[in-house]
Amino acid sequence: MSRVFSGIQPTGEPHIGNYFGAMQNYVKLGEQYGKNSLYCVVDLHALTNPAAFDRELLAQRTFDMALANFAVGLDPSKVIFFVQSQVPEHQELSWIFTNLTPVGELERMTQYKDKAGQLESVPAGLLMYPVLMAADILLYKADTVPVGEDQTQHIELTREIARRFNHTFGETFPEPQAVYTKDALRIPGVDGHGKMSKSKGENSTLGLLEDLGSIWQKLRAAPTDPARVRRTDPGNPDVCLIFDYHKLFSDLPTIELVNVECRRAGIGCVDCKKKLMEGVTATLSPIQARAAELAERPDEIRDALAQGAREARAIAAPVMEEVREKVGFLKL
Ligand code: AQP
Repeated sequence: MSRVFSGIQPTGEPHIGNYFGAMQNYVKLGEQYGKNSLYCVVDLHALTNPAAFDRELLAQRTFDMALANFAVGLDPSKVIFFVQSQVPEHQELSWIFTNLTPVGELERMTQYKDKAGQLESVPAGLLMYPVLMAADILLYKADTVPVGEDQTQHIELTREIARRFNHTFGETFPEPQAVYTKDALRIPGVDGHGKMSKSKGENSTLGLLEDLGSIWQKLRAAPTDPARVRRTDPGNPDVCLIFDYHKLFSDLPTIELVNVECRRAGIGCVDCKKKLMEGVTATLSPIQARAAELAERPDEIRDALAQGAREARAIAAPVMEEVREKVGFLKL
């Protein structure tokens, strides 16, 4: 039986990269797979960033991340949506996988190298991040993982860990496949510096629930084709992040118009950004309205998360039983 799993870190407000890269697919696959799709706010993963050591902030961000996912259309009564730390089996399986994973393989992970490079003291948890991620997925024997393209290497490692476990202890886990969204593989940051990312701060992100006035200010200041110095210079949409955003937010006639007019200097960057803002408003307004409604009923969100954790544990418990037996832990 096919099963979906994906996780999202409560490391800050979700942004349009998270939305188009992953959350939209959660909703789509949730409709298809129902209770065989599991989505998780991965608060244990968030601890790998020392900035998360703030007990109130972590709890608030975890709650807010759940709320944002419900606001984009995930229905917790139809899928399983929970918080990672509520299901301790993730850590138990992770420890077993840690012992099947050479340190050298983890040190080669691009995301580890990027993040470790920015820290003075690197927590061991950052190195183990992909092992915990493999445990998250395989604990539910999930074979389908909706993620952004930045997670490709981690999914490949998950497949390797599944193969290693199966080879060592007998056939147990599937080898999961990543599922990506076309045109949203790696959404660039609005500051023009690489991938949009929560941990890079607000200059990089367009928040899903961010005030539309604030989004417009960021778009106005966003870099465009650097070769287009004057309004009369023809531009190249292929190197312009505003055009990347148009592909996400605008309808086909607008995308086509912008593509043609930019190349022949028929539209200026400010007007192009204004057209983009129309699409941004049309997409984000209903999500923001729904989030405001949900925020009025926090108890419903808490209840949904408690129920989600019970449902997740009901799947995880027998898998861990099987794993413990195969590994050879003494059964009393
Ligand atoms: N820029 C992006 N383009 C496409 N997909 C993206 N994702 C993240 N950024 C982009 C996808 O969103 C899902 C949840 O991400 P995450 O919060 O678990 O971790 P992340 O990939 O590390 O996202 P951030 O925003 O960059 O968080 P920080 O800065 O805290 O590490 C994932 O499926 C991810 O691929």
